[in-house]
Amino acid sequence: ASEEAYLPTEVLHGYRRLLQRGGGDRGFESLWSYYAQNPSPRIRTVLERMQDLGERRLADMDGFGVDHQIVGLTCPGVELFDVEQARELARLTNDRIADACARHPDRFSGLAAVALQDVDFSIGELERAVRELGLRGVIVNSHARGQYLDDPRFDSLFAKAAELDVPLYLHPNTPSDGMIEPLLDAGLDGAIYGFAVETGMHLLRIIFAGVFDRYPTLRLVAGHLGEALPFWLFRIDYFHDLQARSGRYPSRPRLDYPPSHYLRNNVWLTTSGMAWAPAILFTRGVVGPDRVLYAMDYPYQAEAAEVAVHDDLPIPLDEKRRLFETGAREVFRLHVPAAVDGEASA
Ligand code: 1DF
Ligand code: MN
Repeated sequence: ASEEAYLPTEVLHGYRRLLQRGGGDRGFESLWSYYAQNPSPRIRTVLERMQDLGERRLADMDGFGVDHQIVGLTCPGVELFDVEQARELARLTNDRIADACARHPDRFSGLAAVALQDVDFSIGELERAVRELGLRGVIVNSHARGQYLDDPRFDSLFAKAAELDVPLYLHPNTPSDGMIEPLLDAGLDGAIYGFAVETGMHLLRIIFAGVFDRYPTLRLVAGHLGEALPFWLFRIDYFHDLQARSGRYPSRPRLDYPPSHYLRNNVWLTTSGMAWAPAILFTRGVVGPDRVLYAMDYPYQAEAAEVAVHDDLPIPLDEKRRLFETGAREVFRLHVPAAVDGEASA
C-alpha cells in the first residue's frame, strides 16, 4: 500500500499551536480544525492510528491484508511552520519513519519529508534520508504556502531526486489561498474534491513547465488515480497543441512531447481513495496497466471493503500482482524480500 499517512505527535502539537495562534492558510484551518478538534470517535481513531508506527498499525495492516506500507508525512506537512521548526520536524519525521523501517523492514518503507521553505535544506535532507536512512522517495504535500514545484527555485529538488533515483510523491493538500474561496463555502475544499483540483493542477503545472523535458528520468507518483487527469488527457493534449501552434502563452512553448506522454512515461498513479472498479479500469486503459499501483490512504480510508474491490478486479493475475506489489517494488526500488507466506503471494 503506497500512500499511507504518518503524523508524529510533535507535528500534531505544531498544528494545534498554529490553529490557536493563527498564521496557517485557509485550507489548513478548514482541514485541521476538523481533525484536531473533532470529538467524534471516528476522527479520534484516525488521529490515533496516524501517530502510530508500531503494533497498532501492524495489527490494522494484518486485519486488512496489507503486507507492506509505504509511509509518508501527512498533509500539509511542515511548510506552514517557521523555517527552523519546519527543518527540525522534517528531520524528526524522517528519523521516526526510518526507525520503524529498521524495526520492521518487511512491513514498512518510507518517504522523506522535506521543508520547502528552505530548498537547500530539503535537498540535503532528502540525500540524508535516502543515503543514510534508506528511505525510498520524497513526499510533497502539494503547494507550499501557495508556491508550486514548477517554480525554478525547486529545480534542484527534482535534480536531486533524479540523481538519487527516487520518486517524488505529489500528495494532495487543500487548495492554496489563491484558489480555495469558491470551494470553501460549498464544503468542497477537502478530500471530496478540492484536493484533486489543487493537486491535479499542480501536476499539470509541473508538466507544462517542462520539468520532465529537463529531467527525463524523473519519476513522479500521484494518488487518487492521478487526481482526475487521465479523464482529461485527450482535451489536454488537444489544447496543448493548439496553444503551442498559436503561440498563445509565450512562456509556455510546445513541450518535447504531448502532455499525455509524461503521464505515460514519468508518472505512476495510485488507487488511494478511489476503490472503484470503473475508474481503476479506465485509468489503466489510458496510462497502461503497469502504471497503476495499489494504495489504501490509511488511516483516512481504512476500509476492508475497499481492499476487496481491488481483489475482485477483473484483471489477469500477473497484472494484479503488478498492481499490488511489483509495480511499487520497481517505482520505489524497494529492497523488501518477497513474501514467503503462500496466501500473500497467491
Ligand atoms: C484526508 C484525505 C486527509 C487525505 C488527508 O490528510 C489526506 C481526508 C490530512 O479524508 O480528510 O492526506 N488523502 O490523501 O486523501
Ligand atoms: Mn493521502
